[in-house]
Amino acid sequence: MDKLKERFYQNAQAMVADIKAFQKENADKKVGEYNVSQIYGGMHGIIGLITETSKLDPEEGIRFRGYTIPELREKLPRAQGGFEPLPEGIFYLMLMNDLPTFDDVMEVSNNWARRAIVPKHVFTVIDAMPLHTHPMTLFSMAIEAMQTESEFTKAYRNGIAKKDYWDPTYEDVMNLIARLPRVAAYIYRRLYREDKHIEPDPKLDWAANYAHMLGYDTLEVKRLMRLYLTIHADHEGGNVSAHSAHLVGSALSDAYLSYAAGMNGLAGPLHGLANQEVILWIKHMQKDLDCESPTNEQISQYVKKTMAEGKVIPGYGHAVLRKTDPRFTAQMDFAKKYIGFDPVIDLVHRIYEVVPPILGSIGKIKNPWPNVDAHSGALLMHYGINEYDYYTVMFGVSRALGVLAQLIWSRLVGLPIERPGSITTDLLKKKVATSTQKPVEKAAT
Ligand code: HAX
Repeated sequence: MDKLKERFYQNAQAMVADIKAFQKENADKKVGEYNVSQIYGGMHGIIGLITETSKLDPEEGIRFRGYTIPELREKLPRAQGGFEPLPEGIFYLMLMNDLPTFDDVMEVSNNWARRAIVPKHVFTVIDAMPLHTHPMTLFSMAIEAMQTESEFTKAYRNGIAKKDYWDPTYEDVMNLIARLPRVAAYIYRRLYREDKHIEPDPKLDWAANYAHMLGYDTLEVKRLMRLYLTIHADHEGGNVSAHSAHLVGSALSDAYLSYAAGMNGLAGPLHGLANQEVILWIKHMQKDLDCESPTNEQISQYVKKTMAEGKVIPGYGHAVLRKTDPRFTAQMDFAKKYIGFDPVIDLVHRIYEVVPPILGSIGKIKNPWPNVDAHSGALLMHYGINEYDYYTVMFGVSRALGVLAQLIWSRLVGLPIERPGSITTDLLKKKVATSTQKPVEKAAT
């Protein structure tokens, strides 16, 4: 067993015992009720999942193993001479429940570099698809194609005991994360750089190597990539990508099958694809108004027009958050610190002034504030990464860190197959008619 893996397993034992004891002692305790609108309303506010890696607070935003994004930008190790945390560090934190030292982060980085060789047939699968295929479709297919290498599937066929599931899952997770940047960069170069591919440089950290393979070797893009891959890494368990991966994983599908499912969810415009939609919406606004830098008044008119056409304002709103997303704020801070004036970033910041009061004035929208996707595309465009159809793939590379760390934990704790109940409207009506319970508040999220 490699040293990193052994340390994880040894340290995790006390926590696993604690989780199991808690579960046993409190099995019958009631922690909340839910109402009809929650049953129809996408189960919002119903706590029905265990996710150890991060927790989202509606007012404060995400905490990774208890740490906020500003805290992590301060505390996580950086590359030598670097200014943003290395994403290897947030993975270590989510996996180990412990802040890493610089050496710990280097150990993860080197471990991934050793595992990063992508089997040739994965590239053949990508090459076989037409060039108009969406990058997220290729990304999901490539992840599925890598499933031929699954250690878990092999071990299961050979009759592995339940208590050992975590071990080949760990191997699959580490291999998959190590290979994602190579696959993602290959898709980019195939679609947008005439198939001129760039070999990985194993001396670089995970994020810098991704930037390098995409064809952006500057310090500035590497710095942005480290921040980008850190802040998109996890958002507790109920979001569509994390939940899909968890659900599929609960059937003991391996890490590749589970993560591909998560990516199919991330590819939806109400979730991760919103980062592409934001830039598309901005481009349509500029074209419609025949102007690169519309005034706040013009933006306001365009927002109202979009709403009147029955469309959503991409990058705004959230199912849980009720304040500006700290991932948006981190990117705004990055732009202010490292980038001077940029017309698209300026537009994104002025949209932030205009949109919340308009959305807030429409009673039904619960959160008028921007989410992570409102900002990310503008930063990428600043550095010349203009292919907005590709942006969600970058999100997908990052999201693996949290979702797959959680998959190891799910196997270690032995979480069962997920199977929530459902009800027909007829039966629900009968239940409501015979209920003597008073309406209840939503469970805290
Ligand atoms: N623009 C216009 N209308 C919006 C809106 C927005 N940005 N956000 C919410 N609404 C509407 C909803 O469509 C819903 O309308 P109906 O009742 O007519 O169906 C109503 O307001 C109530 O919605 P809500 O309860 O406030 O929000 P939900 O939890 O249902 O949805 C969404 C949350 C993120 C899906 C929603 O805010 C949205 O569509 N936002 C735009 C797309 C987007 O930015 N998605 C990315 C979210 C973050 C993420 O996952 N990133 O990857």
